[in-house]
Formats: sequence, C-alpha cells, structure tokens
Amino acid sequence: MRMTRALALLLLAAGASSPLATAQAFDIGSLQSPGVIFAPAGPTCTGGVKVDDGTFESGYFVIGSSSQIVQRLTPPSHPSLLTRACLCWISDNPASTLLSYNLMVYDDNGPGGRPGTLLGTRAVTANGISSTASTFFGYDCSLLDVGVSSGSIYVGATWNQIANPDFYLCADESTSTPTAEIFGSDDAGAHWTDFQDVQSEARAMGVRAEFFANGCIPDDFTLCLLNGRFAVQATFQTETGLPTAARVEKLTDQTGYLWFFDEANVEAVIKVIDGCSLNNRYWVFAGGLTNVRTVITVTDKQENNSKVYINQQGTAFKPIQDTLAFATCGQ
Ligand SMILES: [Ca+2]
Repeated sequence: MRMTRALALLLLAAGASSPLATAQAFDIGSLQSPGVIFAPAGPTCTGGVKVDDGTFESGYFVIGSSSQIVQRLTPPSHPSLLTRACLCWISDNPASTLLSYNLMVYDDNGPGGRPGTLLGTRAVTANGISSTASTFFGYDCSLLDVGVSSGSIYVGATWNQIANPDFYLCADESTSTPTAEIFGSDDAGAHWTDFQDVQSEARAMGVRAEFFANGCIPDDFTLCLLNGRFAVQATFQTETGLPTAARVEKLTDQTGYLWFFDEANVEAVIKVIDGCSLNNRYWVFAGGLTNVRTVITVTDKQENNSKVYINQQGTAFKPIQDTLAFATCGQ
C-alpha cells in the first residue's frame, strides 16, 4: 500500500483578543496529497452521533503546547447522558503511534453558542495510531457525569503538539459534508477560534459521541450508575427533622455513596451490579453506617421501574443484598 498522507497544519495565533474575535493572523501550512481517503477503523461510536461522512481526507492540529480542537455534537433527544466519545487520529510518522492527551467536553453556553463551561475532562491515550489509515479510539465517559438537558456539547482533545508533532486529528474535507461547528484554541480554551475562519476546507472532525437517551441525569442528589441506566436517590430523616435529600458521590460506574451532614462523613455505600449473565437480574447492594431513617430509591430509567429500600428510624442500617432487584435484563 502506498503510504498516504493528506495532512494540513493549522496554526492558531496566540492570544486572540476576545472570544468573539474572528480570524487572527494565521499561518496555514499543509501537506496535501490529493485524492487520498482514509476509511476509519477502530471503535467508531457506532450508533452514536457523528457529523463526518465516514472518510477523512485530511488531519489538523493547532500549533502549540496546548493544541485544542473541539466539535459540536447534539444528542438526538434530551435529556441524554454522554456515555462514550470516539476520536480519530492520523500520524505522519510510522514510528509515532502513541499519543497521550486529554479528552475534553464543554457546554455550548459560550458567547454565540461557542464552547463555554468545561463539563468534564479525562487523560486518555490513543495507542496504535496509523500513518496509513485513520483510526478511531473510544473512551468511556460515564464517570465524567455529563448530562445534556438541552442543546449541544463540544467534544474534542487537548494535547501538547510541540512534544507530539506527528499527530493529527482526522478531518473530513468532503464538500458534500455539511459544515460542522469546529473550534480551536491554543491557550487551553481561554479563547476559541472558528475553524472555518482559518481553514475553509474544514467540514467536520473525526469526533463522535454516544449518548444514553432518557437516562439518568446526574446532579448533587442523583447518582447515575451503569452508563446512566440506573438512578439512585435517597432521603434521610433524623428523629426531629424533616425528610431531606441525601447528597451523592460517584466512585465507579457501578458504585457511589451517600452523605447527609458532612461530605467527609459517608453514611451509606450503594452499588448496582449487572448480574444478567448469572441470574438474569440487575442487583442492588448497599451498606450503611447510620441509624437514621433512610429511604433509597433505585430507578431503572430505561424501563421506568423503581425499587425503594427503607431503613427505619433508630435502626442500624441493615445490609441490602438484593440479587433479584430488576428483572429487566435484555430490555
Ligand atoms: Ca470525507
């Protein structure tokens, strides 16, 4: 196979003066090899949201130690939970196959719908980047706890391009592809520049996401487990008090804990386990460190089934080991 490259360098000038500034004085370099099409391989977020046409004619980076490119993605319904992100990479050096970078997720609440609040980030690696094919790498996003109640989010990457000059985020330049909303930054997101202002060939990036529709939307009182399928909420009540919503903290995608009075003071740990392969049930386990009245509600958001577990006032919290909790496997 002929080694193929169609990579464009994109330089974003440092220090854009305002978030609404349009094109700065950009230098655009390119390594064009016309007619090359990169067909994607790897975990491609099948069934998720994509705005590319599935073939990548080019690749981009923003020059700098904080090269950042994000793309707007809209879940098909609201509310939705971001469960997975898939990013496509190309290398122009066969010896360069491993890139460590940060997966970035922003709200679309910036000026004019630009990237705004940082919703979540995690350090990830792409291991096995090819110089002859575009390759997607998929990442679990359930621990980012990004719920989308309306509108869109921006998903993308930040990486040290100076230290990793051989890597490019896949770009779709097919003129038949609708122009996606792509923004770049070279100052860690302090200023954003519209890609189309500096790289008119840009149509879409190889950035996709999967969402769990109508799933659990996390907040201070709602623990979302198993990719947003299960919601855990609880109330507590002291002998003299009123029922009060318990605060939740997530530990893993199947485990979290409750606190009532002080965030350093854990009151109960709860987990939902996928036991479908063992007894065709989802399981609910909990252990408490309290004797106040506690009402825990676990809801299968997909099937809209709830189970309620009650610890009575003045009673030591008894372990919950409900291996028959939800007979909703395979649904
Ligand atoms: Ca294309």
